[in-house]
Amino acid sequence: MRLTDKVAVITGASRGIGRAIAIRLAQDGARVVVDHPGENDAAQEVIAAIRAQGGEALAVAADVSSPAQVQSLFQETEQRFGTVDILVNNAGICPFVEWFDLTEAVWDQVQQVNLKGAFLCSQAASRIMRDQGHGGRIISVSSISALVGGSFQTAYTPTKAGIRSLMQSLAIVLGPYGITCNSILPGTVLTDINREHYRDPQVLARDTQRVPVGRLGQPEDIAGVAAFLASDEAAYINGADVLVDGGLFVNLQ
Ligand code: NAD
Ligand code: RM4
Repeated sequence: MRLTDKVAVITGASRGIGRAIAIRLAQDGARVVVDHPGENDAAQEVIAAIRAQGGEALAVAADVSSPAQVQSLFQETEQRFGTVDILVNNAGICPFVEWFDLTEAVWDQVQQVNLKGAFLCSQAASRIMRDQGHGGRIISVSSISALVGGSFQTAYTPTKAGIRSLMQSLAIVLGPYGITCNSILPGTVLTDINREHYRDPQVLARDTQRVPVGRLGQPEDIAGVAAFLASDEAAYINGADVLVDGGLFVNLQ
């Protein structure tokens, strides 16, 4: 119960990695806000899972790329729980598109959700954390894609590099307030974001074989790391990356 009395906002928490992080932080004692972009049924399922294990949670529909909706997300959080101690920037999209077919509209949408969303939420949360005066944690789900390219992810990988860079700059700005800012860089985790891509068994087998531990990641592999970074034990980790990829990145030779 290392997060008792903490209030955590997790963006894009209705499914996948965000869902697992919300459930895990609640298990560790945090009161959790499950942000989602209008996926009420999925969000309510996460709330029910948290309540079933004795936790406290609130679902809020807010598109992270909308300044007005992000403002309401943090207003509702403050109204219900009084403060924000932990923000997890997790919401993200990754349309797999051929470079020569990539449209400006898709490019813009990916930047808006992934990178602008992290900006808007980090600024709103850090204002509250600064004013409350007892520090905080901002954890962003970047990616191994911040470090390496992806031929069908040309709109996406720059956003993941951008999120990592945002955390590095904010670590400097917010460190003096006791607010630490770090990135988690997952490798490949099978979720809705890449389910269609991995319908091809050959692609799935190839990418699984490239991971030294012999399997793709699971949302819970990422959730445990988020819980650690959110805890007091991680107080001196600031501006860092935690690569959680089963060894995929170092497997070049
Ligand atoms: P997912 O598709 O299962 O979940 C994404 C979540 O984000 C969903 O709950 C979705 O509703 C939400 N979301 C999408 N647009 C939103 C918006 N505008 N506002 C608020 N919420 C929004 O995918 P996932 O794999 O769980 O992805 C979560 C994060 O992890 C993403 O940032 C992704 O880039 C990152 N990531 C995933 C992998 C992977 O292999 N799955 C690897 C590295 C990083
Ligand atoms: C991640 C990484 C994964 C991919 C997802 C969609 O950042 O690139 O390999 O499956 O995005």
